[in-house]
Amino acid sequence: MKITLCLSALLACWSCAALPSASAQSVATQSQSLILNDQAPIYQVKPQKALDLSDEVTLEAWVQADEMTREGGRILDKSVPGTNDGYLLDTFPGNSLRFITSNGAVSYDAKLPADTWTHVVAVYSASRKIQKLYINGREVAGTTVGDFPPLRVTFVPLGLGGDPDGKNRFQGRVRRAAVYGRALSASEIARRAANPQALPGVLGEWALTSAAGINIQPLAGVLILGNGKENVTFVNESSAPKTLLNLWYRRPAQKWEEALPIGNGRLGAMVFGGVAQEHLQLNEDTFWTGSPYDPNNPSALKLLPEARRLIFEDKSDEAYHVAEKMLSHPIGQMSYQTVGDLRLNFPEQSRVSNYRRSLDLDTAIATTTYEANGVRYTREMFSSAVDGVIALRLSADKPGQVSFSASFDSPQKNTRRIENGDTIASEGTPADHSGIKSVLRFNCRARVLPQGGKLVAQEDTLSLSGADSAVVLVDIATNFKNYHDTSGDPVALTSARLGKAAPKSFAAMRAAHVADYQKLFHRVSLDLGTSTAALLPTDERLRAVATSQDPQLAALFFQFGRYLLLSSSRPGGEPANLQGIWNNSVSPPWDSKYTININTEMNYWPSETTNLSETTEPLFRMISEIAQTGQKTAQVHYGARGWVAHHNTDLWRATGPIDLPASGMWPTGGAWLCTDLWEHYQFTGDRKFLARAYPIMKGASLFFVDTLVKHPKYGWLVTVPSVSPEQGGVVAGPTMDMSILRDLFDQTAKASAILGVDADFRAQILEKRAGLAPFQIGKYGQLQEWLEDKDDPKNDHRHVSHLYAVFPSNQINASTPALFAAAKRSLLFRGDAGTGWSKAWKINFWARFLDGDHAHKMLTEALVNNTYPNMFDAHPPFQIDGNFGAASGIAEMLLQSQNGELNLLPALPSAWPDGSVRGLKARGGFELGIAWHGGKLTNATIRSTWGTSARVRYGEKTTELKFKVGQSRTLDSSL
Ligand code: FUC
Repeated sequence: MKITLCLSALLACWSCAALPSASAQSVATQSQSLILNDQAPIYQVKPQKALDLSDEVTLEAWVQADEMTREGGRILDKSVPGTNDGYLLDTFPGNSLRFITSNGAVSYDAKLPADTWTHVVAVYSASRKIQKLYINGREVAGTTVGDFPPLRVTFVPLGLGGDPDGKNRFQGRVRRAAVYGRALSASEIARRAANPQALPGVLGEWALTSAAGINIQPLAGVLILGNGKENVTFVNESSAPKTLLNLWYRRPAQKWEEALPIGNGRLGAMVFGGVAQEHLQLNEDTFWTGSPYDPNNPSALKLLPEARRLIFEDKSDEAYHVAEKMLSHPIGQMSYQTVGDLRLNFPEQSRVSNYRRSLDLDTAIATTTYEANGVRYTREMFSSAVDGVIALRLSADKPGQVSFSASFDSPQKNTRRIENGDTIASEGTPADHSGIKSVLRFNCRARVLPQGGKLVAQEDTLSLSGADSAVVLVDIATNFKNYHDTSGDPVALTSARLGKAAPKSFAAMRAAHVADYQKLFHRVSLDLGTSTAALLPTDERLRAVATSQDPQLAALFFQFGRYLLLSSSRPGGEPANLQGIWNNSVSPPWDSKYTININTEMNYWPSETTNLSETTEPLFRMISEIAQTGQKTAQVHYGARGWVAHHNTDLWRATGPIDLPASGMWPTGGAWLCTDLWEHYQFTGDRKFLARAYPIMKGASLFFVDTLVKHPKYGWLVTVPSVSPEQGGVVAGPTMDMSILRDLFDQTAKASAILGVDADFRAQILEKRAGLAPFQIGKYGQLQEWLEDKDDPKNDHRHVSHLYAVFPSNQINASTPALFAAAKRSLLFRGDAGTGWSKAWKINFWARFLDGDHAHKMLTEALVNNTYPNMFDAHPPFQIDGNFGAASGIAEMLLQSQNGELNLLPALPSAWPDGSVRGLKARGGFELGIAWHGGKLTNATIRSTWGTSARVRYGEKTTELKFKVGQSRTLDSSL
């Protein structure tokens, strides 16, 4: 069957489609693209099974076609030349777009615009009977009728810019291309067109640059799929590491989501552990696009009364349009960036035995080890918070066996050179972003320190041969000093740190790193029992957990969350962003920034309960900074005092409303973050901290003193315009806002009383608090998400904002039984599905509803459906919040302290009958150890650091205990 569809009717639309203009974007991307023409090398991906797709395939590319005087050429082609076997996307005839498969052809009979970047996508699904073409996120041609047989698979290379014979060459440029083993949905394609966020099911994705900094090197004219499938036979499978707190694997990482993260808060790497190549994808936490900028929109204020009026008149569509004009300029924020990739290429090995790569959470060291030709090779690496550098040691158990060539590449515009014969140095800058100039430069240095052997420098590569061992030290710095100062000297910073570290022995650096890390990590231990599953490699355990009992995997996941927090958030650095500090992209999902309508808050949920209080310092510094920048937003957008932050912020501490009114027009992001300041005080009792935090809380409160409006219909004080995060349009007084403000006013008032200041202001905010819209129970017995009773019991939206009052707050609990029941009903309506972070939130909710089995079900679902092989949380794509949310949820299952009492094992699931935990923290300055057997408490040890009294609860039993400072008391199950 042959289908040819010429949708010339759509032609007219194309010219008005939202193509990027000959704009800044085009100019910026010229250097980050590959020129394709008859003279270009032949770019091919070797034939491999993964690409022999018969049921579903998606081809995607960003291309800029030349004004073609001839018939056109292939963009991506994996078909047998001269036949229709396979799949191919091309511009034939006459610059039109065409997608041919063994099912037939679909074409879009219009000219690809010359000299304009265009996103093109072809989708085939035999099972779903579709064959479609998309341009710039819009479907332009397709068919859904016919037989849709499985594609005839072809073991030929995949050609980029030409066919597998190297002919039919495309004329123009390509900057990114991808192949997926599934059919992307229309909304995924639209999203990719706007912002290429990683999607699941990608088999290969190539960011292509012609000059320096190619992401995937054209090796002898051949593009390697993904990170390079290795031509190695693995024999004698390795056994598990000796200790349980390891993530470990029997094969190198093929994808980024299989690589293992190391980090010291500031400097991160993803370690692939290949045999032919060690690949460290590198990050530094201040390397972002942009420069200090003012996003505030001076026309917002005059539109505010109209937006309010329309909302109060229930004209939500009109209000939405007005709100669109109140957004910031630019409408997005800046983006966290990858620095680049350090690659160590090793001599070819065709057969290796006993291969294992692992990440030991007990030492924060990643290790790769294997044997080849009678030699055992070992690589150990860590990112040291003590020395401020990444250290990697390569060794062999026979002398003279360590050889490699080291090189650095980056998708950023960069320069590279060799310094002193032993250091690869690179400087790079990201592209400008949304019209904001990028001024940050990285300096990345990798110094090779061999023991024996010969080190030779050639252009920008260092080659070491015949060494006994070698240490590679890596450091990165930027000129970022703080959100308004970019006068730093990255070269001086890396010189100083590397200069200090280089003379040290690897053993000494390792010991200092382990000691520093363990001082924090060892504060909490968790034993949930083990099973034979614990001996399997981590990826296999994750695949098996749906059907097997593997309680130790939950303990590993808990400790991995703590590991990630320690590795991505240390005093002096930046807070953990959407990906912690690990990002391999120049355009990461949601810019890998700080989304403060749930994600950033969730990142820090385990910080106090799991005894890592120090990790909050970067967050609190960020809050104090947005309390500065947010003053201008308060003035310009609302004519108000105090400060405000909406649903996102970035390195430059932008606080205005961004993206869309449905998400951005939400003024309570800063207020929510303030509740973390109060929580810190609850756990630490640090009065000096409270004195520093109070002005920030006061400023946040002041903003709402000025902007709360009396609802004309209900008479309650409400935020307006606002949203219930990310759904329901612009409204007044969503339940989440009211709950956050009850906390903010309450906590600010308490802080002012403790500090003995601002009695009048305290009275004022308590009065405002009393006037806020109350919780309401709706017609389904649910807790209403909005002022009106309009919840849809079938709404399974990932945000469960109205239940903020259950967790992380505590306004609704067993002592408010009607609301508690209504909130539970709302959670049941939302269901158990959700993105990674949404499931993680639900673990915490169910723990607060004291339902351990349901909490455990959510945890299992998160592990089964929302966890990558490297245990990173899958939204999807990767977002680290789900890791932190799950660690918090596990802690909440074992201990809760939000009700003025220490509740022991409040939500212990039946899947964890025996176990113990040591070192969890509780509000009021307590540290607890708890042990249980047969699902029942055996004993608990409670240590007080403040010397106060505590009510302790186990089920229905309670007891009051008095403590002296530093005193420990042990209780049995009778309390
Ligand atoms: C919020 C969520 C999305 C995502 C993004 C980073 O906007 O609704 O699911 O997590 O943040």
